[in-house]
Amino acid sequence: MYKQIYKYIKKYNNIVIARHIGVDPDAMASQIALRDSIKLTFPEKKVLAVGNGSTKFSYIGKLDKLEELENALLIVVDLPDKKRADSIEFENYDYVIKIDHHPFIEDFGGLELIDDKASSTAEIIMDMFLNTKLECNKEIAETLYYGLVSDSNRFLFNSCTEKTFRLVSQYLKLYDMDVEKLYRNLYLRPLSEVRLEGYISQNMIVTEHGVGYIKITNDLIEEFHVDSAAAGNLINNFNFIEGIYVWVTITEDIKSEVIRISIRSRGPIINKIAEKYNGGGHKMASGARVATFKEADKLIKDLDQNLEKYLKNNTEEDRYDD
Ligand SMILES: [Mn+2]
Repeated sequence: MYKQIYKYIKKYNNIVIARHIGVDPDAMASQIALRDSIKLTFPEKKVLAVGNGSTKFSYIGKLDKLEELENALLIVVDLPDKKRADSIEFENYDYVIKIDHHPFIEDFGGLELIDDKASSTAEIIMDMFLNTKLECNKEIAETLYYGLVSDSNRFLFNSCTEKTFRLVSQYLKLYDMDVEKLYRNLYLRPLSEVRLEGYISQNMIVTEHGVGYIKITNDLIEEFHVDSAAAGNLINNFNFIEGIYVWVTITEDIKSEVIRISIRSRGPIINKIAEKYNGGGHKMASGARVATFKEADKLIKDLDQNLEKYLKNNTEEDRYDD
């Protein structure tokens, strides 16, 4: 598959690299690293990494403005379903390649490189660079490292395999990355966000069976001087709380007129439930979008019932705590 992808990249002079809406470091790092590698390997090609960025992730690199390109190849990274694509229209392209690590949802009609065992899309691209003539350098390697480390929550998740560590080890040897500098960029955060984290800790509601959730209204967002994306991004900081198996942030986004929900689990599978609420994602990490807080309450109820079933079916020893 890597070789086939390389052939298509070689064949097309115009290439657009897109990803999902709601930019995150893995999606953004994957598209920027792939763009820079293609440009390094084929300097004459026009390659654009497109989609709405975020100043929060500006350390990863610069995105390009979307342009109408003739006979272009579209590469979509970190995206399992067309409807969550950022900015692009699929029918404007000659051919499409998908590179993703989410569970399969739909075929995009071209090459489908899916490895749902990979920690991140960045990991798949790291492997692809080692197995094709696509070139890499220290800067590109560091970009990919951001994606991998972010999606695996600093190697905390089971999605990190022997292969993940082997690839990281190879890259460290080849490119001598300054990981301390990278972590400084990834984990430096504003005091306002830390204060919001304190608020969430104080005010998280826990359901009967152990779903922890917090509603972050627009009033709170203004009071804490954060942007609505920041709240959702805090979700990974609420891991490993005794008695809480599923945890959720419910954030009002006035600008997009939507309520954004992030869900994490350390037991029950949650993506099937997220799919019922205009979302989806990984088994243990998903997102959803609803219109009202009432709908969000329904989602919480669903998660609680699902958790109850999970707790009944799993013996005490199977669980992480209790
Ligand atoms: Mn990802």
